[in-house]
Amino acid sequence: MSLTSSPNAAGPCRVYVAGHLGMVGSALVRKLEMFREHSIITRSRQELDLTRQSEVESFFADEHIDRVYLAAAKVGGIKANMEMPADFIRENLQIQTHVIHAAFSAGVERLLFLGSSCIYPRLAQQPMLEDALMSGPLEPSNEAYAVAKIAGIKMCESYRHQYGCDFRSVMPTNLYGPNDNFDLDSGHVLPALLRKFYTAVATGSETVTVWGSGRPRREFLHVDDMAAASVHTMNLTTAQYWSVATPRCSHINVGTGTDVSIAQLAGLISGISGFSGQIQFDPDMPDGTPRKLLDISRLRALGWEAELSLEEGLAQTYAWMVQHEINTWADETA
Ligand code: GFB
Repeated sequence: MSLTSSPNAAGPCRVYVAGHLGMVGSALVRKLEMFREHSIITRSRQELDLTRQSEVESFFADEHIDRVYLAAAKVGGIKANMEMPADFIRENLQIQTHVIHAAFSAGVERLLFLGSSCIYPRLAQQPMLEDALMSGPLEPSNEAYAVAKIAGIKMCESYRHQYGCDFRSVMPTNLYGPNDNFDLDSGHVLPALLRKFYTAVATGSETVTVWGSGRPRREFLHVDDMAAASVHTMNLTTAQYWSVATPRCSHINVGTGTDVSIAQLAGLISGISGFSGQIQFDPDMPDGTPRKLLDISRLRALGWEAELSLEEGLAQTYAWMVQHEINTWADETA
């Protein structure tokens, strides 16, 4: 799909990827580099602290940005969310509030806010439609993070309603892929299990411990598919995007349409790693939401579907981890 022309009439479309060093932001940059007509703008946290409003305002005032992918966020797995709710709600509210308002003030043409499927009620009907938002209580383990993400969606809708901004939102399911966080405490289940099974094989361990009951179900989307879906959504015309989104329910789910139990995920990763020992479940660790499967008909109607199967994505990410990550865990596998 081609881009509409840049308001910066003389030059290429100036696209700011906020959070370009993270898993999602780096995938977005890889994807956007395929478009010659883009000029991609990035800043590290040292260069631009998005939690500081004045720095963000100066940056937008100086850079003449046309489009923003707002992929900067504080993210983490179930344990990190339960232990640091204050950090999750504060940092995310600050980052998104500063970027969205500065984008409006600087006249940015389009913005895409990236959220999370944890915005939906804990017991939402499955698969979850966009309009399930705020129809029931949230999952307590990530309520603070979810409230921040809901605020981001509502900010985009409010700036559209009051000022006519073309600020859009996509809600991905659980993501994984290159540049994921493989830390066992703060990361999500998929990278944690890739690391646990790798380490078990490398050290000859007989068991791998999986948190919780193994019964919760999750939908996993490769981050390259997420990047493709984000670019697709950004490149829809204003009429196309707002034909499915309404001013009061404007976000679009991004997923694969299928889910697996955590026990099934562990089985798949066990197979990839060549592990032949026993998988144990730790009932003292939390399960979180029983099921998170997105209804993806809105995005499908707009012409996008995921390409990578979970099996392919897991094998690719396992290989990436072996190539890029394991040297930092030398003590575990020695
Ligand atoms: O990926 P995860 O941490 O987050 O955990 P959520 C998913 C499920 O995997 C839970 C189980 O039932 C965990 O108990 N699990 C099993 C493990 N073994 C492990 C392990 O070694 N590490 C981890 N981390 N989990 C997060 C939210 O929820 O999802 C965030 O907390 C965000 O806010 C993110 O929305 C997408 O899927 O439960």
